[in-house]
Amino acid sequence: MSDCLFCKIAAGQIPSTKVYEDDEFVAFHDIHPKADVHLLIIPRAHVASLADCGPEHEAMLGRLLLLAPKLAREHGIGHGFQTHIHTGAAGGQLIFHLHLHVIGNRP
Ligand code: D5M
Repeated sequence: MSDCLFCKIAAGQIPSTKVYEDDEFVAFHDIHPKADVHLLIIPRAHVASLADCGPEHEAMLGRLLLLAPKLAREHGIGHGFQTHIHTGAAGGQLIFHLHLHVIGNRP
């Protein structure tokens, strides 16, 4: 989607502090961290929110979730972290490109 901030981050058109990328996902530091570690994991393909996902997104969502503990471990919060997905304006979503927050404090 041409006017989507996270699509532009995924494409490298807007700078971000990337910590992971593969063919399907990009992860980077949240610009307004709520803890020592606050990462966002996004699919490269534009999906506006969890409410816009269907059966065709099942495998992607599984892989997205499994990236959270991997990146948490790599950032020293593998012992405990929060994962958040805000869905819809009423759910606190600000950026309408699906993203998983991974949040935790280092010991
Ligand atoms: O919140 C969206 C999250 O995205 C919020 O925690 C700030 C973060 N954000 C916004 N712009 C950027 C850029 N440019 N880089 C990194 N992080 C960013 P949500 O309520 O989940 O939609």
